Order: sequence, then C-alpha cells, then structure tokens
Amino acid sequence: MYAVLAGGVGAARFLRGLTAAVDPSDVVAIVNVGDDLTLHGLRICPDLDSITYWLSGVVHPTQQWGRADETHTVATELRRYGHDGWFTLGDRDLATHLHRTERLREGGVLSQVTDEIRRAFGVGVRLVPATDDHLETRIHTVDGRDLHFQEYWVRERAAPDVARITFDGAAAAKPAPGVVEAILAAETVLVAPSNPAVSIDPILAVPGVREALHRTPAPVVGVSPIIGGRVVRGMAHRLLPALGVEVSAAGVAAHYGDLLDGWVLDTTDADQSAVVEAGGTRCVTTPTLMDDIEVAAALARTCLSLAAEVRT
Ligand code: FO1
Repeated sequence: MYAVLAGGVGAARFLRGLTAAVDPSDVVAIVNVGDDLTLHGLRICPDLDSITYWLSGVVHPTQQWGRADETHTVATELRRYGHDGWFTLGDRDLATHLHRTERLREGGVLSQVTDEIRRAFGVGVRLVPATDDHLETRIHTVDGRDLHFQEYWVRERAAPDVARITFDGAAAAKPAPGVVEAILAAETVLVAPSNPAVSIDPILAVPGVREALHRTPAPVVGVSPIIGGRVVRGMAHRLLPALGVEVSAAGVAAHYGDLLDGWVLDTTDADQSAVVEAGGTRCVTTPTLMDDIEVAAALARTCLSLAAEVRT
C-alpha cells in the first residue's frame, strides 16, 4: 500500500500517474483540508474534490478544478441577490457540496462522507482528509489582513505580500481515521508535488502526522513542486519566502528536512542534487512536468524505484 500526502491539482496529476503504475486500490491519499470553506451554507473541499474529479476523469480540462461540461445557472441567479460570486460554484459541482453538507449536518464525519463521494465517482484510490476536525489555512498579509486561503488565492489573486501563514485549529485537530494507520502500514510514503506551504504543511500540522512519518518503516519519498526555480502552477513562489524557504527544489527539500528519505527533482535541477544529498536525502532527477499521464506514470515509477533503493 502506498500512502500519498496530497494537496490539489499537482497531487491529482501525480495520483493519476501513480494509479497508472500501481493498483489504485493500493493507494491511500491523505488530503489537505486547509483550503476548505463554507459558502452559501455549503461545505466545500477543493483539494478533495479536485482529486476526485481528476481521478474520475470529469475535471474541467483547462481550469483543472471543478467539473467539465459545467454550467453556472445557479451562480448567475445568485448575482440577482447581490452575491458577487468571487468563488465560482458550477451547477454540477454544487451537487457535491449539497450532498456533503447534508451528510455532515446529519452527523456524518468528513472522512466517511469523502469515502462515499469518491466511491460514487468510481475512484479506486482511498481519499482520506488529513483531519475530520476544524483546520483552516489563514494567510496573514503584510498590510495586516487575516485572509482565508481562498480569499487570498482566488479573490485577491495572491497579490498581497504575505507575512505569516497559520493553520487555525491545527493544535486541537486529530488525524482522521486511517491517516496514521496508512502511514505506518505503507510500503512507501510519497509526498506529492503540491504547494509545501498551504497543501503539505497543513497536513504535517495535524499532531501525530509528523510522528507517524518519523516512526513508519516505509521510506518517505517526495517530488519537488518547483522546477528551475519556478512553480509549475499556483502561488508557492508567493508563499515560500514568507516561511523563509528558498523557491527551489533544494529549498523545499530542506523545508521538509528529515521527514524525507528521498527527493525527486526535475532534470533541469540536477545541479541541486548534491546539496540535498549532503543533507542525507537520496536524490534522483527525472522529468517532473506532468503534461500527460505517461510522464506522470514514469515519475511515479521513479519515486517507487528510489524508495526501493532507499529501503535497501
Ligand atoms: N479557483 C479559482 O481560481 N477561482 C475560482 O472561482 C475557484 C472556484 C472553485 C470552486 C470549487 C473548487 O473545488 C475549487 C475552486 N477553485 C477556484 C480552485 C481552488 O481555489 C484550488 O483548487 C485550491 O483550493 C488550491 O489548490
């Protein structure tokens, strides 16, 4: 079994590759919930939904989040009442939020509801939220604002300079059922090429997760989300400096520190392998820009062979 620490789009692409290389039912994705928000009274889980939609082949092909063949009738009607719609909810996507919210209201926990939703989409990978408890990523800007991650990323388009990032509720949060068990029982633990600051760190912030990663006999192998000093997608380059992390493959490896046994960098960053290996982490370079499923599958296989090397 393979346990994967996962955020949104980058993780979804990586998981598509991994499930082309191994049996999807052998994969447990431990997914970030720090991006989650309540809008119009509905509970929305962007990273869980992005992965579900990607793995079931219904994701919007260019947006890379939300649904393909989407309509926005409800969003348009909501404007009539003055809702400015900065966070676009499509009609098909709304069904997921309506169902999730109803199940949570009747007493279901997120990990149960997530399992129902991924099965309803025929997704073989087991998706587990990092925690069933409240955990919310907050972006504290240099000009003194305390923004929900989605306000920062979507409404403000990641424009404000960031002073600090916090994970509200993390200290009291518990790993969701199956999270620690998956990490301890895994043959290999993989850290997807997700945003370290707002996708992986919120998972690591849940008490018990780091300890499990240190305790597991499984090698922990990560994939750099930075290629040639640049993010592939998203806003990690706007956030990593706030953490004092260099926007580079080596910088992110150093940020994860001794959690990593192996690190996969893009071929363009081969010159950074030496400094990462000096820190005790085995490196391999390979193409990591997952433009198609073949590249993603080859990347996944490279991770697994690095894990096998580390294990010996
Ligand atoms: N991203 C945007 O840039 N604009 C949006 O209006 C937007 C809406 C949205 C709705 C549902 C959902 O699951 C994701 C959505 N996203 C949108 C993407 C979202 O901000 C990101 O997927 C993650 O939160 C960051 O990885």
